[in-house]
Amino acid sequence: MYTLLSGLYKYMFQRDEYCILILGLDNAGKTTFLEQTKTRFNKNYKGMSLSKITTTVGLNIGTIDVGKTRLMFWDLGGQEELQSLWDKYYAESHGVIYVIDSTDEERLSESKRAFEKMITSEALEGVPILVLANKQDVETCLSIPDIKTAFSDCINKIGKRDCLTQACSALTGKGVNEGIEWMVKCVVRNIHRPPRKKDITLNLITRAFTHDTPYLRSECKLYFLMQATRY
Ligand SMILES: Nc1nc2c(ncn2[C@@H]2O[C@H](COP(=O)(O)OP(=O)(O)O)[C@@H](O)[C@H]2O)c(=O)[nH]1
Ligand SMILES: [Mg+2]
Repeated sequence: MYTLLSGLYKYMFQRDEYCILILGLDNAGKTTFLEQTKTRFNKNYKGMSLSKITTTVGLNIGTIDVGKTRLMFWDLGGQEELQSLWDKYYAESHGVIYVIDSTDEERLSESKRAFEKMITSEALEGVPILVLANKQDVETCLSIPDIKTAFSDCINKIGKRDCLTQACSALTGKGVNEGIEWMVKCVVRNIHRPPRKKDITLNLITRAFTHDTPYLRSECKLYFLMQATRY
């Protein structure tokens, strides 16, 4: 009874929650992007100094709220030996932010290979992908057309999904808001991967109809009543 009521409470007051993976080679700027995003979207967040960020071992997690939507980020390590762990997170994710270091021409083809492997994974089918051409504050960096050309043979592998290439500087924050707002729009409209909160609802309804107990039925009615009065 308590579980059911607390589930109901959560449904009413929790935001729709989506998991977003931040992927890309090591040194691309993933952790800096996550810190910049948290600083911009969480009013009281006092982040670490961006220049003090060091190599990620394991993963960093961060959460932001954008209106009624909650994004939970998983910033995974990008070193070659850690890339094999990426696909363990695919099934749970609603979106991917793929970060490219626009100043590192030498490793661009390595980044393209990792990207290609990622987008061809079945577990990520239909998941929106935001490609961030990061470090655009550096004068000598590669431009968006340069990067698109280098990644051009991935285009036909993108399939039916939302995909955007966005110029960005995780350090200065340029392009960060635009990227996040685009991602929010895409995950919300992607009916194939409902938010986490919907699972609670589904559980609730399933349980209410599979258990023939009077109080479950009345809670279910209460739930629909609450839904009806929400709008
Ligand atoms: N100039 C510049 N440097 C950046 C930017 N983003 C990250 N960096 C630097 O790139 C290095 C690697 O950043 P980090 O966030 O640790 O990369 P990660 O390994 O992908 O998590 C650090 O020295 C950052 O300060 C950016 O937008 N512009
Ligand atoms: Mg990192």
